Amino acid sequence: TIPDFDDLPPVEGMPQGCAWGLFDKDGKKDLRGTLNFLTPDVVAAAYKEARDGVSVSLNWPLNAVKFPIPGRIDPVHNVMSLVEAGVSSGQGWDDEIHFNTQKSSQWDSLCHWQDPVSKLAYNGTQVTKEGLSVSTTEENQLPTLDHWHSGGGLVARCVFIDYKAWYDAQAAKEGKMGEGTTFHPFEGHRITISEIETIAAHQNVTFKPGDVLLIRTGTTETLENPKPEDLAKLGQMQITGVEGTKAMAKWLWNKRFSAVAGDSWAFEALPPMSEEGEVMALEQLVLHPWLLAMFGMCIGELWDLKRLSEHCQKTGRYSFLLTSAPLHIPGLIGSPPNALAIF
Ligand code: UVW
Repeated sequence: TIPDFDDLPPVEGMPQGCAWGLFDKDGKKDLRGTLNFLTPDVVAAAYKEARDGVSVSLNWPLNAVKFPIPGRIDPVHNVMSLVEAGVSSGQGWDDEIHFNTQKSSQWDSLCHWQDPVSKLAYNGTQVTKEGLSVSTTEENQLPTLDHWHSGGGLVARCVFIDYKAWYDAQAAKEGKMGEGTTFHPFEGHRITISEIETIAAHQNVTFKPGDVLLIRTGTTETLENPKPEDLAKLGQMQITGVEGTKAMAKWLWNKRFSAVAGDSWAFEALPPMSEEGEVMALEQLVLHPWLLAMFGMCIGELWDLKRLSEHCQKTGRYSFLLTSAPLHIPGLIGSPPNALAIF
């Protein structure tokens, strides 16, 4: 059985709640973190969610963000005629892509963000460029996304928390927002545990160990065709996400989520805040180190959830089978999720 946050065995030099060593087996360091919650029994139970014969893609186009993000290049997609390339005298095409894995829908691997004190990643690993520059997954000792493939990718039950739809419905009922206005994801809402639990109850869905938690704020749909005022708001860095607190980290661990994801910029609200409520620098993220480094729980960001929301509102079903297979590149830090919601 998996201990709760407060009962996790102490790890020398690390705060309570560090899950390093928990999934190590046969003297080998674990590289897959909370994907270990997805035992064959848990996955077999998740298959039962797929019964309506409908699937919804959760992947935003690679080039969906049309404005610059510092340090994150726009994707380059080169289409090549095989005839021009001198490969074929007949008809045929290839393409090449070059992109930053953090600019559209993505998984953050357990190497994306380290614990700020020890500077170590999940399971006490030291991330170095040399360590990541491997040519095979077998020689890769770092907890990156390519290790998902030996376990068959991610296949799990997923619970969808449609924060935007819930907020809009509440606001309309209470007359909180002007007519025609809806929830704006760049006005700094910090989603609380109590709100997540309230929305789950409102949507008539419960959490089970091994679930993926998926939260919609309306971010990707706002960024698809942003108005100047949306971009101005984005520039103010008041970005909705779940509250970045130790209490939230503890709740996410105690629910035994195998991963968390959403349509928001960083999953956690930005800017980060201290426990005392003081605004902190962007690099002082709170949930990134707790989830990625301490727990081994991957974070999905900028997933495209509008069609999913429409389907769930139409059917009243907020749980489904989720499949996701990252790119299979040795030492991969981030990846498009290639995620499908299957009903
Ligand atoms: C931020 O940009 C803050 O998060 P990430 O690096 O996970 O995209």
